[in-house]
This record gives sequence, C-alpha cells and structure tokens, in this order.
Amino acid sequence: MSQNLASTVPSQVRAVSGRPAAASTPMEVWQGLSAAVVSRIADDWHATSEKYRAGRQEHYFSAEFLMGRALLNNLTNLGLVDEARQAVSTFGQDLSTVLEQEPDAALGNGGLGRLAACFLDSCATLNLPVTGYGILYRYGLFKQLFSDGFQTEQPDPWMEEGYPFVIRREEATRLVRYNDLTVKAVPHDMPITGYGTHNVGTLRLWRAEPVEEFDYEAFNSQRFTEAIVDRERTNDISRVLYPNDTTFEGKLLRVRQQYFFCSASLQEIVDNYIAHHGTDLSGFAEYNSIQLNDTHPVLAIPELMRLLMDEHGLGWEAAWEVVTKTFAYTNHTVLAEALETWDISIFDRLFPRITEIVREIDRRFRLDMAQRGLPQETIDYMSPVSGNTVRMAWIACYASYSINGVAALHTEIIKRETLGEWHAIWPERFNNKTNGVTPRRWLRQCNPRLSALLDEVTGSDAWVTDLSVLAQHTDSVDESVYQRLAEVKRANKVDFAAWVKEREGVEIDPDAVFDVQIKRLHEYKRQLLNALYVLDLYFRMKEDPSLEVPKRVFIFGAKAAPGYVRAKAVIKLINTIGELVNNDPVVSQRIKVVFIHNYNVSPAEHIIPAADVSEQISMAGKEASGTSNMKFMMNGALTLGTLDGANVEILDSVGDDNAYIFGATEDELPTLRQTYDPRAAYENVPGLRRALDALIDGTLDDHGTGGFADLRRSLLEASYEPADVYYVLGDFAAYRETKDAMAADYADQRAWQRKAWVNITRSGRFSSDRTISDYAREVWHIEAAPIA
Ligand code: GL7
Repeated sequence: MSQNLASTVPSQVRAVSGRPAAASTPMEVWQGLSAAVVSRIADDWHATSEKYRAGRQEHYFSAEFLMGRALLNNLTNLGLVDEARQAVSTFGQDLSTVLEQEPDAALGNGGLGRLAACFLDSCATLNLPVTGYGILYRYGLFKQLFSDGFQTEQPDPWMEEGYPFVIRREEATRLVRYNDLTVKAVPHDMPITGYGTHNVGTLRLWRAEPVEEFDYEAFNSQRFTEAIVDRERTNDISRVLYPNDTTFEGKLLRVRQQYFFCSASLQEIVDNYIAHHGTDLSGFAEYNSIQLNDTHPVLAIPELMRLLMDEHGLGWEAAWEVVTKTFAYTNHTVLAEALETWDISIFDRLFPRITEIVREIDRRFRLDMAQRGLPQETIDYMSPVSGNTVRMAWIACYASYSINGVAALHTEIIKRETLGEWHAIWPERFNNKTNGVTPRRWLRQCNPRLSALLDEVTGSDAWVTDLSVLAQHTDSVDESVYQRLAEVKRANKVDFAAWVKEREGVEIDPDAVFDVQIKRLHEYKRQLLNALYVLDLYFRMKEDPSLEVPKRVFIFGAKAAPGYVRAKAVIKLINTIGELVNNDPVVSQRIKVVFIHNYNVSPAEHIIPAADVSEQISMAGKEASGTSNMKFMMNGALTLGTLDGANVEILDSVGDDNAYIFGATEDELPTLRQTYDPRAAYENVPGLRRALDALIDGTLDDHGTGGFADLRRSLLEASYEPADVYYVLGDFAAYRETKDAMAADYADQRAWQRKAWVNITRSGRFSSDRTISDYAREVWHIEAAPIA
C-alpha cells in the first residue's frame, strides 16, 4: 500500500536538507517531495517495465525530449495535487512556491521535442508499451536573456542541483565504440506517469562517460592535461543540445551524438529480445518497432544492420528483412535546410564499418531501382550516397515500412514534393498522423479554472482521457456557460498580468485583448509580419489620436538559434518597438508590447491559459503542423492564422465563424509568386511604407548593427532570391484587415466566448491520445498492456 504523502514527505525533505522540514528551503522541499513521488510509483514502474519487455514494444528514438517540469505533471496524473499541498503546508511551505523551484528539463528546441514529450504522456495514459530513447544532455537549450533588447545566451545546467526524476541505471551500461574512442553509455531513466492508470512508462536518456574515469598512468606521470582532455572528449558527447530549430549543424560532434544514443539503445533492445525470445534474431521485428523522430536517429538503420550481421551472425538479406520491418520514419519539416546530409568523411573517421554498410545500402538501392526501370537521373537523386554526401532522409525512406507527415497538408506536400520520388514508388508506405498535445499538461494542469468548469459542464473528469467527449457539449449548454468562461479567462489574465509584472517589469491590463505569438524565431513563422502590424498600428494611432483602437497587449516569446543573425535582429526589433510603444504616454494607454524572455515549457503554461488570440501566421506550406495552435484552441483562444499545417484541420473542426483565417494559400502561392513585386506592396499597401521606413530613418535604433536595414532589404531587394521569400508584404494587407476585425469583435463578449467554447469543445481530435492511438493501431501494431 502506498503511504500518504503527509507521512513520507517530511523525512524525504530532511534526508535532502539535513535539517527539519520546516527549516528547509523551497528547493529542498521540491527535492524531497519529488523523491516521495518517485518512491510512491517505484513498484508500479518496475512492474510496467517488466511487462513491456516481454511483449511487442514500440521504441521512440528522438534526439530531443522537451519535458518541461515534472513534479506538478506527476502530481496531476497521480491525483495527488491536494495531498501534496496539504503535506507541505503541515511544515509551513507553500506548494506553488515549491513548484516554481523546479528547472525545466529543456532537452529540446521546440515543437519536435515537445511533441515527443506529449507522446510519452499519452502512451503512459493509454497503457501502451512504448519507451522513449534519447540523450541526457548536461546543458539543455540555452537560457535567453535580453541585453539592450538583444538576445544573449547562457548555459542551462538544469540538473546541477540534483534532479530526483532521473534514476541512474549503472547496471544497464553499454559500450559505444567509435574508431578513435570507446565510451560508456550510462542510462538514466525518467518515469512517465499516465493519468488515472497504474502504468508508468520510461524515458531512457543515455549519458556518455569515460570507460576509465582517469588515465592514471598519464596522471601519475604528471601529464594532467592529457588525462583530462581525453575524459572531456567523451563527456562532450552528451554535454549539450544543439540549439538549432529546423536546421542542422554540420558538426562531427552531432554525428557522434546521434550514433551514441542509437547504438546504445539498439544494443539494449537486441539484448532484451534475446533474453525473452531467444537468439534467432530473424523474429526481431515481431516484437520490436522503432519510430524515428525525424532524421536525427537515422544512423540506427545501419547500426541495426551492423549488430544483426556482425554480432549476431545474420546475412545481409536476412538482416535487411528485419530492418525494413522495424523502422518507421516521421518527417517534421519541408524546409530544405533541415534535411540532414553528412560528408561521408565524417563517417569514415568515426565508424568505418557504418560507412561500409551505408555504401552497401547505396549499391543495392541503385541495383534495385535500375531493375525497376527508373531513369539514371532519378536513381542518382534518390541514392543514399551521392558523391561524398550521405542523405539521411533517403536512407530513412528506403528502409522504413512507414513514412508519415504530421498534419494533413504537410503529408500531401511531402507526398507531392519533398519525398515525391519515394511516394511514386512506395505510395503504401505513406500516411498522415496529425500531431496532438496532451490535455493533461495543456489543460488539466495549466488551467485549473477551465478544468473545473469542464468537469461541471460534462459531469465528470472523463474528458481528461477522452477529449472528444467535449464535443457533445458544444451546443447543449446553458447560456450561463459563456459568462463563466469569460470569468475563467479574466481570472487567468489577472494571474498572468501579475506574473508578467514580476518577471518582465511591464504592467498590462487584464481587460485588453491578449494577442500571443510564442514559438521559435524563424523567418517562415513571420514574427516580422506581426511586428510590422504593431508598428503600423502605432503610427496609425500617432497620426489620429481619436482613432478607436481596442485595447490590446501584443505578447511574444521566442528564442533564436544563436547563429541565426536575422532572427536575432527580429528579436531586437520587437523589443525596440516595445520600448517605443510602452513609453509613449498616449499610445501605451491602449496598446502594449511584451516580450517574455526565455520562453520555454513552463512559461507556456502561464501564457496559454490567459491568451485570447493565437497567432499562427507562417507562410502557407512551411509550418509542418504547429502544436501551440492546438494548446491555444483547448484553452479557448481563437486562431488568427494562415491555412498552414494543422491550422487547416483546426478550421475544419471549428468552422469559418470560429477562426480568423487570412492570406495566400499554399496552392495559390506559386502563381502569386510569378507576378509578386514586394516593391509594389511597399508603395501601395496602406501603412507599409511608413512601417518599413521606420527601420532605417532613425525612428528605431539597432545600435549601429545594421540589423534593421538588413531586415528591410530582405523584404524589398532581390539580392535574395526572391525578395521577401516568405511573402510578408504580400500577406500584410490581409493580415491587417483580419486582425483589426478580430480585435473589434472582442467587444461583443457573448459572441467571442461562444467562439471560444466551440474551439474548446471541438479540440478533441488534437489530443495526443488520438494521435498515439492512430500510431499504435496503424503503424506500431501494439496493444494496451495495463499492469494488474
Ligand atoms: C517541427 C515543425 O516545424 C512543426 O511545425 C511541427 O509541429 C513539429 C512537430 O511535428 O516539428 N519540425 C522541426 O524540425 N521542428 C519542429 O518543431 C523543430
């Protein structure tokens, strides 16, 4: 029987702090309470792992898992929030203060990594035998600070003070061999609780460690540096998450990282197969399937070939047969710069045997395609190796039994273009799995007020594990629900305003429309379009002080990759516009701009429940899915967006009346492009010239960096091919019109809250439970395995 937290927490806290619980710091209480939670689930966790190991399992390989905070999520899933509050209050501590001590496990860049985290939550909740595998980065995504409005980056040593939710499993250590180095891969497991179930899944994160802590020989003969350099070369492998979002960094170390976690995970999976099913590896794929989260883990394909052939005696054909029944590949982007390719010399240096296998895959591929009668040109284009370049996506497409996109539109685009040649040969491999997000973290946990209302309206908390039930209540509700919804949102906005005041030092009015764009900073996501709107609105208000402008707060949160100069200029621009607006005694009465620094999972949990408007304004065709769009929808914010990614399906769910859609569509753009002249837009579209000229006429100061002038040039001058690649000026007029209209609509609160209600109640298909059920049934072929 599990003991009450009130009886276990004080001793756990004392063990951490070495003093009475009442005299311990909130950080120590966080540690102790977290340890108590781990202790509470330990037996179930063990039983779940044992059960999963024996049957057919899915393994989710991902270089990123953006987990965020763990404690409140676990308490929520286990139904222990009140018990925990009670337990810590007995020794004078406040649960929310304690929860705020926890660092975010930011082992991911953005949507791709957060998706992996939502998926694990759904797998646990659905009792599905799925394990995540990745890297225990010592430094997560950099911490963002602003200095004079410019982004600066700080390291994020998220585990330095101790982290009770990862358990080191020394006994399951593996060796990973490179040509020049052999390292230990030590697994560190995170428990993944589900909602209303005993099953506890696992995220296994590998940490690279030297086989010998020190070369004592070297150390003793006074060659200290040598001894340390070697050790550090190993530690480098799991030291830091690459801070690139939808691009890749062509670094040897990155390939080392990718091979590291693939090899260690596969060794374990193969060993487990042998332990349960014997040494005939030809049946491997009956018990195991591996989902490749983008191309980062694609080295698992040649590595599994190597293990099967070199260590377990299978011939090439038999091994290939297994491999091609094991892997499934998810594509997450159509941006060309994100399709990973590596120079084969990197492979030669790190693992010549893998090079050999990749070359043999390439040789056989070419033969296979020639037999199918493909033209040589097509064969060359599709080949895994071309000249000195290895193309990871092509290896994935060739070896995988399933290839999927992450939203309906995105899947159509990869079938037609990005992976068109592959689709032509193997159409049956392609399928769509529209992304989803977990309603536990993104509704139950982050929005307790709305959750209570939903419990009341639906009569139970069943919606938490079956979000589709909300749809029964779209129309059959009492009129009073709209008033209640308005009160919930208003209370969330009051809380959020206090949070912003404390964190960013800006005062905002809860009665204003909260208009939010939070996501990585990227040109295709068009934060610049939003910034130009705000700047234009500022000028409109200056020009005509009597202009009726609905009160609004424009809220941004975004990190730019440290080397992405133009993205960083956009951050500086937004901060500079913010200063101009917020310091204007008249304009700031009606509008404000807030840039939330260091945007991450836990800030998102404060922002999203308070949002009125969800900005999803990427150029159509570029955002594979987006997932914050779904979180906003669940929390009753209305989408202001283009027909891109999952916005298309959101619109389909809520209908035209309940979303604000604008701009060129993906199928219109090629034609529009032919005659598109950004200069003409600049000359003719109301407001554009004034806003763009403010970037160079001294109105806005970029401290002589030239960043603002470069932004303006990127939109207007064809020194970039073409000018304004992301159609910012092309969509500006439509955006301005729609956004103005939307703000005006806010005045009719009854109508607005009705739209919000439709969004909330029709968000069921965007639960990651739906996504995961589809993967489980259609791709993974696994079934729920609840522990007794
Ligand atoms: C992304 C897409 O850009 C994003 O639209 C999608 O929602 C996400 C999850 O599928 O994957 N692809 C990608 O490389 N990153 C993403 O966030 C970093």
